[in-house]
Amino acid sequence: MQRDKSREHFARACHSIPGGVNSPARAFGGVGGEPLIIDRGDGPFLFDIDGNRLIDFVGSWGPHILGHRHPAVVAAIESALRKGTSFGAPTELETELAELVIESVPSIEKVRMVSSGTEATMSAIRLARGFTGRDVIVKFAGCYHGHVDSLLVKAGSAAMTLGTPSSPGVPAGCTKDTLVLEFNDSQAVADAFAKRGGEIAGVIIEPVVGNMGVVVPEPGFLELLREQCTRHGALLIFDEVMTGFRVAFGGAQGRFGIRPDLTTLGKIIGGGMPVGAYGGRKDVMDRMSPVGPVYQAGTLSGNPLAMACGLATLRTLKQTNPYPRLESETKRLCAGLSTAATAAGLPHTVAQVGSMFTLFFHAAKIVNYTIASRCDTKRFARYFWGMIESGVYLPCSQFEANFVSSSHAPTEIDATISAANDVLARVAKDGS
Ligand code: KE4
Repeated sequence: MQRDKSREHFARACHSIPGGVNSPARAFGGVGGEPLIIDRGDGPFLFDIDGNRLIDFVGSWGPHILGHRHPAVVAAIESALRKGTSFGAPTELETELAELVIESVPSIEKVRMVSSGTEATMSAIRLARGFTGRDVIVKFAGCYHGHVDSLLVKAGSAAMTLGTPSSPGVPAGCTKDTLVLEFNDSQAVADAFAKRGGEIAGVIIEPVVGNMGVVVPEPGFLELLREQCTRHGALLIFDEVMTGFRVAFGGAQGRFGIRPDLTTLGKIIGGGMPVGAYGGRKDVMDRMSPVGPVYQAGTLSGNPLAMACGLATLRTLKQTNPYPRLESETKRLCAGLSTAATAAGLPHTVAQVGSMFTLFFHAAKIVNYTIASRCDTKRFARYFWGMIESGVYLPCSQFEANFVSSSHAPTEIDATISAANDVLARVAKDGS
């Protein structure tokens, strides 16, 4: 595969942008080598500046459930653009998207638009603390909720240890009230509430984790969180930035039938434009300024172009209901990948919910961060580059979710399985 133009441009980008990227996740740090510089997307494909066409399973890290440049989405943005780009004043589009989110996500009675998932989770945590008058937030190792200071925290040595910052620049004071537990550890949750239930403002969780790779909640785990939060007056916050409108039109909460008190959204609700949102119980949301005292603001929150893009995306999902086919084609792809890995004699597991999945290079089922961290990341890196050379673009980390879109035809799924058969056989032969 010819990659000269990407290499040349990436070297140039590194002179003006830290690491040549505007988000570290794109830097290929987990797989080595240099990122491809992308020129355009179309349906299930990305085209890089060297003219290579790749089948895309990143989908901009989740937003493109309809594939790139869906006609209805492009038309909606073009139409909104003819009126201008931003007004810093309310528009009809913001209300229409809010109403569609409220109609679609069971627990959301009111919702506020922001410009990223990070803003959404940061605001939801502030709101939980403001509503309860408490400070402690519980999160789970391996769950990522954006670069919020109080959530950039690594688990203490024991599950009950309060967090210490996982990034320079985050003062200890920002994380001293963050309790980090192991995902799927019901006993740790019960112990934490038994010991500190009166101090816990909220529990934030990815109801299906995407940021360890895909990790699913064990039966009863989410129900326990709901019961403990209700009993102790803490707020349950589902971070559905990734799972919202992904694993079902109503998100993971719709799929699992659990009602959190607050939900954060992003990615798909912007359709590829910068949108995040947080919403939930009316009595909680009405504590937000200007109705209540908890402050949050944003110059481009509810930006009309972004609202038009998100509205067209959600309306198309509602009208076409691609979810049954997304589920069956993703299951078919996962079965093909697993068959290929088995034929190559490679220890692996596959996790899949809806149209998000991960092939883990580890024999045991991944149920938490401790086990996820034992994956063979060197083997993953060789798989990643073998698939790139075969024209398949995967997330550049073992610890990410892959995404199938409604634009992936059976041809693309078949081609990906075929490529995986060859690549995984070579990965096994290369040893390590
Ligand atoms: P953003 O601030 O990146 O829009 O959203 C943060 C966020 C919050 N919650 C969940 C569950 C998320 O997955 C994310 C962001 N996801 C990563 C990829 N796993 C975005 C990629 C990147 O950081 O460039």
